[in-house]
Amino acid sequence: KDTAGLPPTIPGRRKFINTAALASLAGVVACTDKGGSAATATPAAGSAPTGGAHAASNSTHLKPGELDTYYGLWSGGHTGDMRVLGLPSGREIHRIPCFVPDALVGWGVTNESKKIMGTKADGNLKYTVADSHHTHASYKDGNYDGRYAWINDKINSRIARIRLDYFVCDKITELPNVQGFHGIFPDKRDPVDPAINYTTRVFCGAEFSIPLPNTGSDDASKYRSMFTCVDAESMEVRWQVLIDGNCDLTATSYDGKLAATNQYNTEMGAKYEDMMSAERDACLFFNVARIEAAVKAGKFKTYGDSKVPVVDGTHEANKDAKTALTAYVSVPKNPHGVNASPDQKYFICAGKLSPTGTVIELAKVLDWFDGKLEKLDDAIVAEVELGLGPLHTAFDGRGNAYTTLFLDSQVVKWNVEKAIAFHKGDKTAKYVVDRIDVQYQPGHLNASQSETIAADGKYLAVGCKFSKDRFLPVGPLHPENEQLIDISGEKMVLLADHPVRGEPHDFIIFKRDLVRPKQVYALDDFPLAIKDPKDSGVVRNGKKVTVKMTSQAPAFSLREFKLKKGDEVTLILTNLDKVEDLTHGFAIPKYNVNFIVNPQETASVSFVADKPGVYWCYCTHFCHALHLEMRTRMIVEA
Ligand code: CUK
Ligand code: CUA
Ligand code: CA
Repeated sequence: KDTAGLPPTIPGRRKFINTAALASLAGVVACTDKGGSAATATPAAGSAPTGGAHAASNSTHLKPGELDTYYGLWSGGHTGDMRVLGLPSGREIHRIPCFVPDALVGWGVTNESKKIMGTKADGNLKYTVADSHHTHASYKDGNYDGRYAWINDKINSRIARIRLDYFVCDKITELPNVQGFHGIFPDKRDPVDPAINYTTRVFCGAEFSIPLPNTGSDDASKYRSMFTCVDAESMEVRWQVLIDGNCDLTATSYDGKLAATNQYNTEMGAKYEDMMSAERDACLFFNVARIEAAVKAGKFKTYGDSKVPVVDGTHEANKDAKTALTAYVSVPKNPHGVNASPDQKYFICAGKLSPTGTVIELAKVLDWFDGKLEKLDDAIVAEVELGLGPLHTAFDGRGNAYTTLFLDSQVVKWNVEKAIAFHKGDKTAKYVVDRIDVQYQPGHLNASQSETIAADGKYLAVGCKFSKDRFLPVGPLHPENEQLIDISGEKMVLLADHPVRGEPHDFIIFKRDLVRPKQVYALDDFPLAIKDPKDSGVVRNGKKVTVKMTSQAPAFSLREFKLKKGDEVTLILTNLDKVEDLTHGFAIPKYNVNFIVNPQETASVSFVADKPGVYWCYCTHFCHALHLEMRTRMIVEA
């Protein structure tokens, strides 16, 4: 029977869930209010006053039922997922599991998710830990196009792709030949074909150098790092570049011609003392078109089992600018972060161990590759003092940059053109516009639409590594503090503290109309879909048994199903409910099985029926007034 018509109990369930959510939010809202009024009690000059929730851009309080105006895609850190926040409220709306199993959706439990995550020969997951730092989304014409987002796993050098129509991870690729995959950035257009004005590549930097090949000998001269290009559609590795030094963060130019990574270990040291021995490190540029021409011409090597073409990007092989694949621009001591300004002209590296920000003009880097700039370091158009421990930089689209100062525990706002003028010799150019204390020790920051041509200069989120006294104490492990700052005026105004579970690092913030999420799956997208409840049943082929079932509130199509001890079972469940928000769960006690099926979704699990008995399989996702009654019996005969 079709359940397209809502059962009468559904509105009741909705009300129940809304009430529960509000009750749990009440405390958070109260805190936000207090923080907001405390911060705006002494409003800074040039900032809009906190008026009604509707009018003022710097109010974070949304009334019940009001929606946020921005999405934030946050890295999940150690939980290896992508977190979706609504801004300015700071509410966490969703988590998209990627690298690590997730008990809510059954990620790492269903066959479909295990296939994406990767399994060993015995069928178990290859990895169950992750360390995600960086999230970025696909571009078209210099702005986000709502197709994909990507996230890294530093521990096992994996890149995951998220489909932004369903907000699910659909592919994970493990990078060969590297360890410590850290920086990640999609390209913004093709360097050669003007018709390709959207993302087709994702660049990945590897932070650690390893012996190549890494087969057991510890020969220091063979330690190398690589820069990797992954195909945005197929998620296959296209090519790699062998480099001197290491990769940290990654940036791409708006014209598609250049990618870059900041390098803090040009010394190629194995100990931190060695890694900070040189006065200058580098921002390493990659000439994408030349690299791909070299690959096409067969000028590459491969390493070990990997078939990925690796071109030579070392100093030695790239001395001649006119044929060089890479260019090493020098940057003061152990820089961290490289960010592309929304005016499309500059990459900015933050100094970390140097109190400086370095501005590199991209047109001049291209001039060097064309043989028109003699000294590569002449592409540096500013190197100005910002404060202690500069890490990452965001932009407001009005010519200002915002850089986190880890040691000073501040965000500094500075004007890029004035910094360039100052560097040129105009010592009257006051490039620092404002400073604001943050609580405490910021790592990443990002502004709304910051790394797009549509940077709108409204909100700045700051990922504070330490929260100390900003939240109720919860034992030794503190949350991190994602602070929200209004950057619409001349002065920055702190709006709110939001606790997050460790350790997100990086995030992006974009306007809500740039994505158009779908609420219901398409049955045909699932090859195993059971489209008619009449097709339910147990299909036996010797020991191999397939259980086919559908769900429609408040019942599973099979009220019971019989198995024999030792059966190798694959259970397929299709949720035939078409109603938005009508998700069912399926748990099998003692068999360690629990997963959900969203509207019109199909998922499957495989297990050996090794424990005879009767097992109440039940729906784990509140779906109906008869949710508790929504069960089926799995009878395993001895
Ligand atoms: S890194 Cu964490 S604060 Cu991994 Cu982007 Cu700079
Ligand atoms: Cu179906 Cu709860
Ligand atoms: Ca160094």
